[in-house]
Amino acid sequence: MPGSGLMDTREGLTLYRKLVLARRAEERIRQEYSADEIKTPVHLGIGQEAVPVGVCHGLPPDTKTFGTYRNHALFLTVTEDTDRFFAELYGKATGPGKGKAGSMHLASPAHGLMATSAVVGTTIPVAVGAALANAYRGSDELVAVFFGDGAVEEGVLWESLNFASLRRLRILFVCEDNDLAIHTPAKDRQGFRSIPEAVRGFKCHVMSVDGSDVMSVIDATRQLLTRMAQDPQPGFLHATYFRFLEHVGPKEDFDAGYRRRPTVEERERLDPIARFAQAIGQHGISPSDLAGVRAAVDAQIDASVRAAQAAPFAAAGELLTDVWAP
Ligand SMILES: Cc1ncc(C[n+]2csc(CCOP(=O)(O)OP(=O)(O)O)c2C)c(N)n1
Ligand SMILES: [Mg+2]
Repeated sequence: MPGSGLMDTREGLTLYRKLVLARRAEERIRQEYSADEIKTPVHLGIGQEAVPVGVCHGLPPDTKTFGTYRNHALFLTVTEDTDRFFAELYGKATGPGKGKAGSMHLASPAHGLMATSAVVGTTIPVAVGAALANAYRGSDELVAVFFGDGAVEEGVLWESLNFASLRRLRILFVCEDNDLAIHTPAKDRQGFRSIPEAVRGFKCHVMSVDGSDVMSVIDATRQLLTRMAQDPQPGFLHATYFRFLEHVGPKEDFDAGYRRRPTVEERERLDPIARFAQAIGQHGISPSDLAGVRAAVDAQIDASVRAAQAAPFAAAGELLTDVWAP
């Protein structure tokens, strides 16, 4: 197993299942989207899966997590709950936000996923606040916050990193770097040499990782947590990955002119599921084991989509409950 000799068959299959759960759920959204029953905008994370799956695999179970609108793999890896996931996408009362949150504001506090948001950078200071609350309580619980490379151009990231570093808060910042903010690459947006170099000026532990390789993500997460335990300072994980689809919506957009289509060889290397399947194949897990996992995941998703389609919408009288509306 790359980067780790510790993984057994069961752990390998668990990780494969989590990667495939996120991937197949999003492939199903792509299939269903044109029927226009899913009304929420969807920011799909095909290519990104190994970052939330790998980081969460390395986190202590009582960690509080926060994320962005590109949150499907994060939600599914912490909850494994496709029923509530699809209910929210279909806008139904059985979703975690009763259908009022949609794809971009999925959360499940019971599983530690406290908030995700459509507004770039917004959950970063909230996560720092949660880490500060833990410090006040004398709790050694961890907070992890996921955000895109676009958030690094916002003042709030630097203010949050400054405060967390000053107060030595127990928080892991996870930058999911796909080199894009909508259609603009980092070189046209960022006036610093690189994200890790800019972050290294702060009193925190920094690591960079190939976010298409789930084993490397797990290893890096564990290394950062070890360093954070030995020398209490925040951690910052910079994980690169390739966004296979358009910024928002179910389609590819390689003909839009701002980037080129990856070659077949590049796709293999950038696809975290193909990468991981190849790696575990060398460790005694057979193609039929993997096919069995995919079939079980597809059956689960199918049942969840049907249940979501059949579920009721919230009653009209609930329109203004649970929302920030004056
Ligand atoms: C505060 C704020 N400014 C601008 C936007 C518009 N916007 C939506 S997505 C996006 C790009 C963000 O890129 P990144 O953080 O790298 O996340 P990615 O979409 O690549 O996952 C922008 C600028 C927004 N949602 N919130
Ligand atoms: Mg980005």
